Amino acid sequence: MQEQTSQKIYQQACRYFPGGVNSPVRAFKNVNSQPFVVHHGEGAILTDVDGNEMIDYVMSWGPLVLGHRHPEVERAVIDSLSRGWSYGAPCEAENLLAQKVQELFPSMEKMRFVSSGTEAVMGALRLARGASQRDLIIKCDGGYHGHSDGLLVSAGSGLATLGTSSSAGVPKDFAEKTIVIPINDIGALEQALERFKGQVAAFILEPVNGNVGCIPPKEGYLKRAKELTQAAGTHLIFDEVMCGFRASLGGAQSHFGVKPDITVLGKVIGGGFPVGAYGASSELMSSIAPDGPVYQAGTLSGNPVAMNAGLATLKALQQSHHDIACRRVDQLEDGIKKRQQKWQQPTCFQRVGSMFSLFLCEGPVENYQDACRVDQEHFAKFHRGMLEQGVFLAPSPFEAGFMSSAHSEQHIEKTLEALDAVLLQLA
Ligand code: KE4
Repeated sequence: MQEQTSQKIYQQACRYFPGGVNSPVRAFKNVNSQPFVVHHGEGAILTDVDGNEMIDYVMSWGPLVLGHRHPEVERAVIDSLSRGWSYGAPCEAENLLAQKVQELFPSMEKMRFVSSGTEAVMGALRLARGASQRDLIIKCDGGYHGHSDGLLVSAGSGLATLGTSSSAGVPKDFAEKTIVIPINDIGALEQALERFKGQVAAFILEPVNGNVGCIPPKEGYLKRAKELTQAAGTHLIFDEVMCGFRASLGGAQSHFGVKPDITVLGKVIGGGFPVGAYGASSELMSSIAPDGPVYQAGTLSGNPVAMNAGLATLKALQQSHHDIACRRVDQLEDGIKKRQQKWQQPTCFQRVGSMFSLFLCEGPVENYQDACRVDQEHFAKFHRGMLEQGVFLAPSPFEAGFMSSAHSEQHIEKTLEALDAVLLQLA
């Protein structure tokens, strides 16, 4: 990979932004490397400023489920721009996207659009706390729900204990409002609800984990979590920012048949434009201002261009693009399963719908501790090798891969050949 122009532009970026980036993971620190600088994206391919082309499995961290510059999304955006691009007043595009979202997520009888997944999670938590008059939140170790203070918390010592801040700047007593339990451990949830009886406003989880690599829920886990939280008067929040529209068109709640009290969406819902959403029953959402006492607001919430981009994306997904993306993961999975033996090293492939992970460790990977078995240096060499083969994977072992309907069978074949070349060399 030539890196003249990328390097120069990235060095300039380091003068403007911490780590030269506007979101930490993009700095490639987890793979001890420097990022390339993008010139343009087209379909499944990203091209950097030095002309290097790569098959993109990051897809803007999930939103681009149709690939870069899908013509139907581009057309919808350009058409929307011709009527202006921000009003600060209601417009029909908001209704049309809400109608489509509700068709796929019927548990969202009412919703509120915001501009990021983090904002949507903040709204969901404030709703749960406002409606329950309770303060504590339960989250899973390794679950990522955006960067709001109360969720930048890691597990305290011992099971089901009050959290400790995982970021500077988060006051201790904010962190202590959050209890952290292991993923897929229903006993720990039961213990936490018992220990903090009557104090827990919500249990928030990624029903399909994507922020520790792709980790599906254990058989029966979501159903039991629903039963336990319901009995405890605790709201069940599914953070489907990543798995929404990917685990299935209706997200994990449709795929696994378990309905949460509150749903959080992001990424795909905006088709690459800034959109987040949270929603619940009409009754619960009546707590949200201006109908109720729970305040939440946003200048660019429901932005018309973003609404139209999201609507065009969801319509295309419904037509055939979700199935196409899932079929490409099938092809990748089959190809990997056929090759794992000859790679002579532990690898484990896990997927739900159009999101996936190839863990460089023994499987199954059922929680954050399991995912930590991946050797960081080994993964860094793997990531660099794949990039040299023209395949862009997430620059961290704790992220998921995202397929799009723009990935062709040939792209998958090339990816499998790249895996052979890199993993045989690393064996
Ligand atoms: P945003 O605020 O980044 O739009 O969404 C936060 C968020 C909430 N919930 C889940 C399950 C998420 O995965 C995310 C964001 N995901 C990360 C990738 N692990 C975004 C990439 C980044 O931080 O740059």
